[in-house]
Amino acid sequence: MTHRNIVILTGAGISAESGVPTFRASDGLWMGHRIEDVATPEAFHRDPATVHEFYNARRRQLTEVQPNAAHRALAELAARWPGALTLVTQNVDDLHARAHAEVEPASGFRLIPMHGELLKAACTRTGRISDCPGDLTVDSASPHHPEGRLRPHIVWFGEIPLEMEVIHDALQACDLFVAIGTSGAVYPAAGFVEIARHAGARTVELNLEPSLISDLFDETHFGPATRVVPEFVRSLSG
Ligand code: BV8
Repeated sequence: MTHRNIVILTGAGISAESGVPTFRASDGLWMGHRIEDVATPEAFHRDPATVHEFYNARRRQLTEVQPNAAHRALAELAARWPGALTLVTQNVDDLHARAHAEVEPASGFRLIPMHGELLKAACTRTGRISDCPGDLTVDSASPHHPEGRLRPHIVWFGEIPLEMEVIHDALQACDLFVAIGTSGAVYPAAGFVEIARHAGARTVELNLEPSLISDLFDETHFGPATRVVPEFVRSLSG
């Protein structure tokens, strides 16, 4: 079957081999924190300094990690894919962006960081976004409003993910949906495969092990992303 319009959804598993920790480590903690203590608006209201420090540590870690063969395989696909290729990532690291910066994407390519980006900040009064290469503190003043402060440009639990309409339209129009390195634990991303199925797309899961939603896919290929993603990309060109 030849494909035309592809939607790819990535999760923490695609960055794992770059050294970026996934969310669901065995101890249930995320870098020593409970998710509800660092990734909700309530947590930020209750203890902004702790939330800032949690994201400052993850932002600093970006300087120590590199895109891996899976990120680069998707960048090579994006450079030559003739149809629409929408890469929706749940990750807030910049590894996809860096991989695609190395290889000019074709005109049909879009990268959508649906849960925000570590290297951006949002004004607490206007919501406007600015680059954020360094640490944030409770005193970080917003460039967009005299009384505004800066918060991480991250979609926390209970907040609405970004570009949902664009994502929904791409899912309705796709004939191939590929989920890579995601546990299927978080909605609405975990529900994307069903939208694609209803639109008639072939659905493929690439993961190290079965996820919570593996049964919803037409096919699943198990293995580390740095092996199974380049293999799958090659199968597309075949
Ligand atoms: C929303 C940014 C409404 C943060 C993230 C009660 C109250 C409020 C909301 C809810 C509620 N109950 C349920 C909800 C909905 C909630 C939700 O789903 N909760 C879950 C816990 C039940 N969702 C939300 O709140 C979302 N918003 O619902 O708004 C709405 C929605 C639509 C329209 C209108 C209104 C917002 C969710 C976003 C939260 N923010 N990230 C930050 O990063 O700091 S979520 C975070 O966890 C990630 O971004 C990711 O999305 C998610 C899941 O993580 P994964 O990426 O899947 O990673 P995980 O560790 O889980 O799994 C790793 C996978 O990789 C595994 O499968 C593993 O096998 C695999 N792997 C590991 N190594 C490798 C590998 N694969 C290949 N190779 C390897 N080497």
